[in-house]
Amino acid sequence: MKHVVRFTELAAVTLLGMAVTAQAQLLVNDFWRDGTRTDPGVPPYSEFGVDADADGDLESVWIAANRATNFVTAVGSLTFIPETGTSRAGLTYFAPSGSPVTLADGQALVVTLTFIPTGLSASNAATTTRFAVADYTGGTRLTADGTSSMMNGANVKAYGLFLNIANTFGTTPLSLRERTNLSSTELLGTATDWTTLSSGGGVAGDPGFVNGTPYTMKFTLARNSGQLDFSVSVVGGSLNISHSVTDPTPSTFVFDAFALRSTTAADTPTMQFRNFRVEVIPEPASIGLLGLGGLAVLLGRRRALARH
Ligand SMILES: [Ca+2]
Ligand SMILES: [Ca+2]
Ligand SMILES: [Ca+2]
Repeated sequence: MKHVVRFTELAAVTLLGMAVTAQAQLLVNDFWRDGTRTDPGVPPYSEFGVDADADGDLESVWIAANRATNFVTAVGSLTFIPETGTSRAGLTYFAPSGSPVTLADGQALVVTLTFIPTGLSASNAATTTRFAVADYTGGTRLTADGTSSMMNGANVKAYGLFLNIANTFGTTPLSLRERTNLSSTELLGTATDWTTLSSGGGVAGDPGFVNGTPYTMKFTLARNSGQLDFSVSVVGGSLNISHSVTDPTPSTFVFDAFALRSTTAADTPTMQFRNFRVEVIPEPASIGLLGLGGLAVLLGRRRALARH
């Protein structure tokens, strides 16, 4: 009987492991090995988990909102080059039209951008370096460079990071926001279109970013029943900041795009992207619960078997 118990435990633990693994989906993981930002074309916008051209990267198309010269590719990188005194923006669709990521309860979308900044200002108090994880299913997608400097914001739902980025922070660096003026055509350019959910990660005067250092910026959007847990972390060099908030009234659990915008190069460095990654995982808390649940089932079975 003891052997039966052990076999059952082993089988259950193995199945549990497979279930967790099976739920994690890697959709995009681009290192720009081919030196392009245009694969796999428009449509389908994203390879979405299948390396269709077998170049080693799971790619998504990046579109420059203003000019192609602001998003320059080389083998191994995509560089965002802001301009002084004028805004620059762009985005990528990490899911094909018609098949966005729809979070089930307990699932999290994790969007990770690894970048190297150059040309950082010594300090500024701007939060005009902005990022959004967005839902374009109610809006209109961009299809080519230079077609909409405002990135067709109308009816696009989104969660955003308004980032202060400098050698020394001039204000609280991480401002987590929800896009609430959905009729605005300007996706990221108008601060009043966005409601601040919570800000953190430090205070003015804290040491910030360093030129030439790689940073990993991670956005996690996790569905927790009817709520959305939104967190952002930035880690690299001696910087390790993060902030989280729970939105009890989420505008969406659907996401298909990642966008960024700079108001001026005076406040936004050149950012050389080295990796862009999008995955859907079981929410970290739910992995623990699943593990505990599995353990309880095992212990219950063991006791039941011991009584026989
Ligand atoms: Ca490519
Ligand atoms: Ca390719
Ligand atoms: Ca590929």
